[in-house]
Amino acid sequence: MLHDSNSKTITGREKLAQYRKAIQDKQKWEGQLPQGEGPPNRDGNPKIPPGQRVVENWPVLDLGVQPKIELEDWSLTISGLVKNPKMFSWKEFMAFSQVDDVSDFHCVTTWSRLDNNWRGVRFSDIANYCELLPEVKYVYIKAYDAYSTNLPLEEAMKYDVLLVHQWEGQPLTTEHGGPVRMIAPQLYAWKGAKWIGEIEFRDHDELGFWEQRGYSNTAEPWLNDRYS
Ligand SMILES: Nc1nc2c(c(=O)[nH]1)N[C@H]1C(S)=C(S)[C@@H](COP(=O)(O)O)O[C@H]1N2
Ligand SMILES: [Mo]
Repeated sequence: MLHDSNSKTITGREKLAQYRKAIQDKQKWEGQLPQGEGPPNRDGNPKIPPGQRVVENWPVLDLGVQPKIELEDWSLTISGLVKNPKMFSWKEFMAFSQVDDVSDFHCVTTWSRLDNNWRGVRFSDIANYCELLPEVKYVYIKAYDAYSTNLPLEEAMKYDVLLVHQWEGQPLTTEHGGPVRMIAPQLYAWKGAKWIGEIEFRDHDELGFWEQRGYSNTAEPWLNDRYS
């Protein structure tokens, strides 16, 4: 017969439940289980990550510069460990298959904007077009405002990572990173560069702008993984 700390008789089944809870708490502590509130999102994580509050507006965050890039001056460079390096013009970029998707946007400064309607090109379609070499493990992104950020290849290739040029049926505004910005909905929003200009595929990791300044390199909202 098993006894708990108060010497109350407990059944084997209760003991099992206790063990299970202890293991779950431990995994939570180690950051292994998703946290948050609300119904599951489409990836099975709670809709609202821990420590986030939902906003109806869309705040603007930048480094004090909002580069205005005309479409005829815009280009997207793909460099690094690829068979087929490329500099896409606007027209070439728009020739990729266009994807409509709805996803949530979680900023590390604790606001979340839910159910954004995006239109853009899948990151993975561009990567596959350029034919990554097998040693690629990381992605380093450079933007027109000298911002940079970095992601593991595995995160960047997820189905919902897009290079978007429309939000709610309208061209993405300059303040939100138009003509084209990246979004990686399963990570905090700083991993998505506004005014994206270059994607470099690498075999090694390099910290981007905020990652060098104390933001987490992994940036997982459901693990409350904000700072390093
Ligand atoms: N080029 C560039 N991209 C950027 C930033 C930036 O300053 N410059 N800020 C990042 C941060 S910290 C956040 S929270 C989001 C904000 O996007 P928003 O201004 O459209 O809300 O963009 C990210 N991408
Ligand atoms: Mo941010």
